[in-house]
Amino acid sequence: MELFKKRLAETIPGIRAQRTALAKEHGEKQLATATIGALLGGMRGLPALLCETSSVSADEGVRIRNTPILELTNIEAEDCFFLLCTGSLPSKEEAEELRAALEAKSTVPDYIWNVLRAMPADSHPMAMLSAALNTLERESAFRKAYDEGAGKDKLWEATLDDCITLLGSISAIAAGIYRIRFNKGELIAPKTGATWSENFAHMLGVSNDPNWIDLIRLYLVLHSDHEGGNVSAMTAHTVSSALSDVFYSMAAGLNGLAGPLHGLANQECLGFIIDIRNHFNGVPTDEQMREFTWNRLNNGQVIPGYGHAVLRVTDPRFTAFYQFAEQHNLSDENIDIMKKLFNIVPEVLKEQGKASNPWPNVDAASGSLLYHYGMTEFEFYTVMFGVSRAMGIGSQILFHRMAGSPIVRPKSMTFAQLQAAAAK
Ligand code: CMX
Repeated sequence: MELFKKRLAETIPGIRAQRTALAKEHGEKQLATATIGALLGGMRGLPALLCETSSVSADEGVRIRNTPILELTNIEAEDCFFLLCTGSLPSKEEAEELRAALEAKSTVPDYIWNVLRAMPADSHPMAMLSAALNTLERESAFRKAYDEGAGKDKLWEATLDDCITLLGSISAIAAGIYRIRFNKGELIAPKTGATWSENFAHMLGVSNDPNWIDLIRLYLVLHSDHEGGNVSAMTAHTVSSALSDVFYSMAAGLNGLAGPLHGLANQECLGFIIDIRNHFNGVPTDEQMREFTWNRLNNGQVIPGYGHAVLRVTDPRFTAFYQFAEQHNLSDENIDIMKKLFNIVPEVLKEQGKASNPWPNVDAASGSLLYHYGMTEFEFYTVMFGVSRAMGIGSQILFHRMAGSPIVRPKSMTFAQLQAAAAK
């Protein structure tokens, strides 16, 4: 990883200088007021984290290193990781070095398969992914470097090594989980000379359709990062700030992704689409769809795939998947229901008036596309999300090691302290 490390090393003095200068010259400047409402409301909107890899605005969605995600829909997934880490796309040589490094790590140690096979047959695939990453921790170069006394400012190199081990392995582990958990037969060995996403598609063994392989690439790019404040990124950052290595931190972050209000929503979304299909024995009319979604809201349930904590427009990642379906003329009952929901749900949510954002997020479309090509086990979908998000989380952890960020330690307050503060 010489070229990659060289590129990162060139950026470190600038990153550290910016951090030091901001802290020294403007450390006392106020960014926002920490209200009791923000404390009670999941810290929504409270600026409290540094994230350089991507940013999310309410009116545009995610930019990776300041490039709108819709301008990155043709890049390779590993190039996206390089972009997240360095701020620019790799040269041909840098891209090949990274591709080969990931390939070299795609043969997973046998002890991982033993652990996964020993887990109960009905384990959730996300629990399997988390267990596998925690188990893979023994390969950590970071822990070794730390134990051997590497200084804090040198730990980023071992962090990058861990990211490569983890990313190279996570696609093979995820594919293995798919095959073990859903009785798909023997594991499929990685192949040589393929891109990271092609290899992932190959090891999954779902389809050889070139459009499916391209969908996997697109899927990995679109889900790669979503700034630093979402549950999985923030959790991983907190854990890694204690100098826990990438494996511990990633497993912690992905445990957050497994929650239904975060990454598990894509599983729930497809479940919702299939419920609609079964209920109406096909695609409902607009009127039936309106009534169905209203009933769900009146039951106190959310509409999966709609709304967002930050976005206030249609998620551009939804748009990218929608465009993929249009470009490839994909049509089946699930895809038709996904499209119909897009026509009906925003209206219904606006009418109800509770959701701050009535528009679809990424999860509203992704599952129906995976299902279309034959990945029908939707309990697996959050693992797909996790493989991709490992790029963003890994690059964020790396950034903080490069920047020399300190341990995370905000202040908690009791009800009594809040009441006293309120009385002042
Ligand atoms: N359907 C019904 N009600 C919704 C809704 C939806 N899709 N989205 C928000 N609301 C409701 C909330 O439940 C909340 O109701 P209460 O006041 O009764 O608690 C109210 O509208 C206000 O919520 P909000 O400020 O709009 O949204 P939050 O920032 O609190 O939550 C999110 C954001 C994503 C959890 C929420 O929109 C939701 O539950 N959506 C459905 C699940 C989903 O698609 N999650 C995937 C998110 C993408 C990701 O993070 O990966």
